[in-house]
Amino acid sequence: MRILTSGEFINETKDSSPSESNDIKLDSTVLEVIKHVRKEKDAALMQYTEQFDDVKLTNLLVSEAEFREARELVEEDFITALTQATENIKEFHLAQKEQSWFMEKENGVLLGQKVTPLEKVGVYIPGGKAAYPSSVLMDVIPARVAGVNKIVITTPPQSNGKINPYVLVAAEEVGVDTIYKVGGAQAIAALAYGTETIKKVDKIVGPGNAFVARAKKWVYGDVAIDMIAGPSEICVVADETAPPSYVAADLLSQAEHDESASAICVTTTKEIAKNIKNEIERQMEKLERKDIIKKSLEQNGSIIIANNLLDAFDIVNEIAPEHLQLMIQNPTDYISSVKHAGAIFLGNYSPEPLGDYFAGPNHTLPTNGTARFASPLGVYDFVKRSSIIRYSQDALLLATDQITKIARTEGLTAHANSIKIRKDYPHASCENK
Ligand code: HSO
Ligand code: ZN
Repeated sequence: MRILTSGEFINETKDSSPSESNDIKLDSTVLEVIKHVRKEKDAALMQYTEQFDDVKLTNLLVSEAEFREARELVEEDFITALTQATENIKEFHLAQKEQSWFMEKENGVLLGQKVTPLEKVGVYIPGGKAAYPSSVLMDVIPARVAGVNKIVITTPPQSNGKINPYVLVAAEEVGVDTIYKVGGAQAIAALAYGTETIKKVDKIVGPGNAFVARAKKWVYGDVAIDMIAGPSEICVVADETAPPSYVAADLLSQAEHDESASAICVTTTKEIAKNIKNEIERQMEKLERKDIIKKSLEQNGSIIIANNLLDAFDIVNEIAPEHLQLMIQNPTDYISSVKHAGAIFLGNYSPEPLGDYFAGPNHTLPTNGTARFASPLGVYDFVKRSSIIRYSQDALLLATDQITKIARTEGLTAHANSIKIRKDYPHASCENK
């Protein structure tokens, strides 16, 4: 974990060029997979599952018996915790629900916006060590609250051909009973274009490895996607009121996700920086995933000493972190100083994992500086809007000259005519001539 001054940090970020996302080899593999799935459908899915996951499947769909088996394997207190988390997440997302709206104007004009849920959504859940049941809740609940009818999950099978039982139980908790045992770019292709077993969806959401992320980018346009989520990021702003042991624990919590996860602390004095660094080193040794953590902190960890809090927030806004913790005096007063962050956690008792699992807001958040323009996954990602326009005859007659003027200026006389015919022949007959 390096300690830097804010000047050094800013210089470094200026020097580093944006990451090269056009990996040609990755692209050619992903495109080949997509092409093959579009052509051979289920057969291609089975073939890739054998090739990449080392599992020979006869059926892509998780059976009722497999759900039952999972329920028996999972501890009772896990289910209790999951149920409470589900309730909190549901309550939060219900507040995001958007209503259709209408405005009535003079002369019988009615304008509005009709909100309609998407019909079919596919949720990708990674396999292996990153098979997080919490992500099932975070991806499915907003879709349910939005009113999405058909929600399916795809996830790669473990080497024994089964799906992580905690993921199955979480899916059941949020009412998803269609789960396909397929992962990688092939799963994304199947959701985007359909196979004999997997029906094409309207939107694909959920995190995944580099192949999944790249495949989502390629199918985008034929199908909607949520975002391209990168490795986890945490940024903690800490002053003298932040216990260094808490700050260290929170930074370590994100570093454990991935070797390329990033953990950054911005503080105001050298002394605080040193205390936090010492705590990190002390706590790290006892952690199960210390190998991952060490690499992550070596590559992407820093403690930055800012000149003051104002300077600290400039750095935060430069980073635009996925998660931002404000462990400073009166943190609520500083919300307005944050321009870019996926989620803002306030105070010493709002650590990031509280948001990962339990508080209610979504843990699928913009990474890699995209908090500059993107938002957390939410109910709004699972609806679309249609405009409503109704003019009366009187209202249209009043507007005819202005509309036809614009139409003619654009050289579109048929447009002009569609308006003008209603003025010239105000009571056209409905009978055929
Ligand atoms: N922190 C991750 C989400 C997660 N954490 C799932 C634990 N499980 C998103 O950046
Ligand atoms: Zn996490």
